[in-house]
Amino acid sequence: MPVDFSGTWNLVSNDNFEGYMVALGIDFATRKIAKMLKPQKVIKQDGDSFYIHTTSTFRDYLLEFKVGEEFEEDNKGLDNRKCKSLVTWENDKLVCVQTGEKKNRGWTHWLEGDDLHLELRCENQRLPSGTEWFHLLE
Ligand code: VL7
Repeated sequence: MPVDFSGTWNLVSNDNFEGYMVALGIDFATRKIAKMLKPQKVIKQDGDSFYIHTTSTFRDYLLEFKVGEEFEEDNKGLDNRKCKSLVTWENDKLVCVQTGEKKNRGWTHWLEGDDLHLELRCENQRLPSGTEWFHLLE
């Protein structure tokens, strides 16, 4: 039985989100707002098919993909840079590589008990221990 990331998740910590946003070239005013947000993620997983909807009071972002199939990502409302993204399994971790203008760009999701972790990477920046999201029991 593979891992299941499905559920509703609320952000609890975002260490070094600032550093990640600087690496992405997000302007000061936007960073100030974005840092204060407590986004929610709704993840629907059907085997290797994923729907990840990140919502906040400021911007929303929807990502749908199938593990192992490269796709075009537009990062609309984020940094708006297009890239080619590929998500793969590394054991029970979901690893995304976003190939484009920015080096070393990507993210990794994994579960620890009832917590969802997210590491965001761009250039020389990453969120070291992984941003944590609490599972909302339904
Ligand atoms: C995407 C934000 C900073 C612009 C707004 C911040 C709005 C709410 O990559 C992400 O999720 C993956 C893994 O679950 C799936 O898409 C999170 C948030 C990164 C980058 C850019 C700041 C403006 C945050 C959408």
